[in-house]
Amino acid sequence: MSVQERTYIMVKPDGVQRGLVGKIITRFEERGYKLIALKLVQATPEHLEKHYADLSARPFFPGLIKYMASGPVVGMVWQGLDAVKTGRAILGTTNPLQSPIGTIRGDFCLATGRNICHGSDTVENAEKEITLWFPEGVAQWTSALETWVFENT
Ligand code: IDP
Ligand code: MG
Repeated sequence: MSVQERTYIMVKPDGVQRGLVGKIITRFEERGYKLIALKLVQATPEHLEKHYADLSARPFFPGLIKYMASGPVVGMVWQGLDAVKTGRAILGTTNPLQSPIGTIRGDFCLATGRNICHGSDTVENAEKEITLWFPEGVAQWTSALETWVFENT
């Protein structure tokens, strides 16, 4: 676990259409994570098949790709202590009905197939996803908040 840990978070097409981009960004900002990359893109099915390659044998895969390609997504990279695991906790569980109130999915959606956001599940997958979505690289900057969010910086 490191202060430099990075995770790939994405607002899915339903989250963009429903006007939830700002709220989702706010959850990560307010928790103390640092935004180091952000873009809105219309992803191609081929690109999404790479992103979800681990799920290609699942029956819902074709529907998942269609859903993810149905409109633009907002991809971002957040950096900070325990970003991958805590990022997943901020999103909530895959099935929004089981997601606690206070999580993004527990507050804003109801269906697994329309669960508005994505978050990397391991540090290794986060690095792969960051390379896939941001081949141009991410920003390096010092946040003025860092000395207030972390001790010994
Ligand atoms: P995660 O997004 O919580 O990591 P994964 O198991 O990696 O969940 O599945 C990726 C995405 O695929 C889910 O967020 C959801 O949108 C979709 N998905 C997963 N399981 C189902 C299902 O049973 N029916 C429809 N869509 C599903
Ligand atoms: Mg996943």
